Amino acid sequence: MAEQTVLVDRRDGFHLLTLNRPDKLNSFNDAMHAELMAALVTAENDDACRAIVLTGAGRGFCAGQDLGDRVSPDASDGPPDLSESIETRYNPLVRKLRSLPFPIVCAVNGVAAGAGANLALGCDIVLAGRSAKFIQAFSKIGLVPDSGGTWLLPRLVGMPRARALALLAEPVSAEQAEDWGMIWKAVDDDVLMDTALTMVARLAEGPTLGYSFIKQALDAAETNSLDDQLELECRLQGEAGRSPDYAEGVRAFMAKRPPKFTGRR
Ligand code: T3D
Repeated sequence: MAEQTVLVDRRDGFHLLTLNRPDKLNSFNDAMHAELMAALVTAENDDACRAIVLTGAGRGFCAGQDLGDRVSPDASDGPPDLSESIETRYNPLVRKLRSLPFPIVCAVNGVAAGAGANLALGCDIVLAGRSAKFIQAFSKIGLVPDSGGTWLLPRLVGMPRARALALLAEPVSAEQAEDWGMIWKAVDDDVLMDTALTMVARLAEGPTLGYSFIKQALDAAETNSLDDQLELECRLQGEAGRSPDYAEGVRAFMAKRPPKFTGRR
């Protein structure tokens, strides 16, 4: 039987997803694309799932596209259609990650290169082990940063750094990534998973609907005018204010006890 390329561990309140092609530094083949998308859809449709943590098996997080699948044994095949690959696999994955109605934490356990780097950076909170590095490896093989890289990088680190990272394809260490504001935190390798699991367990007990509004508002802020954003905040706050979690949050505050959020609408 074929090896599972994405391991799914359903925990209390969240799913732990592990990219599982360690011999290839968890680079993407078609099976891993399909299994990761299926795992995200399953998590989204599971009422008991209120957060995800995404990581990689072995010493790497993800080395982007499996380049072995781009070498055709038959020269007469012509070049691969990369637009088709991006349109049918990478772009839907990025859109799914960004539109999840709950938080996704990425625990970058090792090298994140090419699309692997940009998928990690597209998650809501990015933690990285100190030995991890981020590489916009694309230009080394004549390609363009994809999976949202050209959109994300300038927003995360500013245009001068984005340009140099994309053109030079030099690795950025986890600590440098934290200093630049590219990720949330670099932590020691041996505490990475515990830190990520503690964080995601906390998020899974949070006000899930409110979190989804926060994600929506921050994403919209990338293109909205201040006026548009004020209107959006006004609408979302109205909806949040009608949620059971808001009522519970206020009750708990007044009673000086921790809130017990359900995440329900
Ligand atoms: O094609 C499309 O659909 C378009 C979309 C493209 C999206 C993309 O992601 S394009 C960018 C593709 N990725 C890369 O160019 C990165 C290639 N990998 C590397 O540059 C290096 O492996 C790393 C810098 C990531 C790590 O270097 P290092 O020295 O730590 O490890 P290594 O020895 O290079 O790799 C370990 C093994 O993983 C090795 O296999 P082996 O020799 O032990 O059998 C290596 O071949 C394999 N591996 C690493 N990355 C890939 C890979 N195999 C296939 N595809 C890979 N991307």
